[in-house]
Amino acid sequence: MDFELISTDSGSSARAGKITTAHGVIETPIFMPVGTVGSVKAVTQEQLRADVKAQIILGNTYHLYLRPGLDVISKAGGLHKFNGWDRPILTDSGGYQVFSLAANRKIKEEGVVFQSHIDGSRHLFTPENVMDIQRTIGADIIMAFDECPPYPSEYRYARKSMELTHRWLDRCIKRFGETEPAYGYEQTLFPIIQGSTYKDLRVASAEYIASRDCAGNAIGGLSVGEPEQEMYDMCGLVCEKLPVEKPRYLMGVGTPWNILQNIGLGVDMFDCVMPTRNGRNGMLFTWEGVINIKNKKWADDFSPIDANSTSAPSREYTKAYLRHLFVAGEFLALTLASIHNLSFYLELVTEARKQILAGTFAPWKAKMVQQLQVRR
Ligand code: PRF
Repeated sequence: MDFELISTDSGSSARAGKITTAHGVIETPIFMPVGTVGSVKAVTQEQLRADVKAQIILGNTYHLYLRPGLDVISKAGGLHKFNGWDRPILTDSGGYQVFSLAANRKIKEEGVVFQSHIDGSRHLFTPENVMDIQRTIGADIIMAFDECPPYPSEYRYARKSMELTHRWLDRCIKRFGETEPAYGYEQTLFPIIQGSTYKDLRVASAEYIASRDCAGNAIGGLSVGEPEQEMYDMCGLVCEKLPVEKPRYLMGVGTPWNILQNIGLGVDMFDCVMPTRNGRNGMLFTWEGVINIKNKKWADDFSPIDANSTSAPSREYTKAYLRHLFVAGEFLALTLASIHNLSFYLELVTEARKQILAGTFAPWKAKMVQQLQVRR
């Protein structure tokens, strides 16, 4: 994997760059749609390519390992072959899902013992087997096994947890270095900063992660319930400690305005379930603000979902029609809302990149952060 830093904004820490992987190029800043089980919910790969213009999607180790399982993915020749997505893929390590989804999980030095949320079966994730599993899934970028402490966490717990994440990282790096890609193309490991909302822990974690000298770095443990300002403070702090010549990935963030603010702090990569999950509930993001498309006021609004959208469905279908699909419980509602929101998120980061390259990002961001939050 290669990262080229093309430009840094003069009025903020925002950056424009280019990541090159075995499955193609990613222009940063980028938003990565979440395809937990190997599918971005309600959206086909063709729609992701043509309408959303996604450059990279996410998969989850936890889900894919439980179902369909490594046998099937391995026989298919990896996740790209299995799901028909030939552009880059990143997999999260399960170090987050195991805490949010699994039952009876128990954290030990060795790893995490947990029960599947599907059938209750017992499993063990360790830094070593999570590297092996992600080799078999075959994503271009794979994530270290970490513990994401809840918010709020007491200082003592946050420190112990961060230290465990660091020890796990060293085991991940060792195993990753001892193993080969399963399908011939290069894979890259990103470590994850933790440290809850404690400044000294965040600084220590950022310095530790930076010292491991991986090809890219991630920021975990944020957007877990803390106030927005606290997320920005922590993110700004760690970005200053991370090497400039490597991409930075803020995990699980966030709203459109969160993304713009964090781009301004120096983040290059984002993922979040919000555009798809909230979309399936009728919440639409636009340049003019947030819409609840199920609201009665859209019942006879025959204007396009979004006249200026880069995606054809958002220009070709009306608000009244999409509202009708939601009220009638039609599956197409989920597809159209998901495509709309994802293409908006991709358009948001594409426009941010243009503004960075033009040197106009900071004032543009200040205006947009207000506008995007308006409830229409
Ligand atoms: N760790 C991992 N994945 C994550 C997170 C984390 O802390 C978050 C936190 N926002 C989202 N996804 N491995």
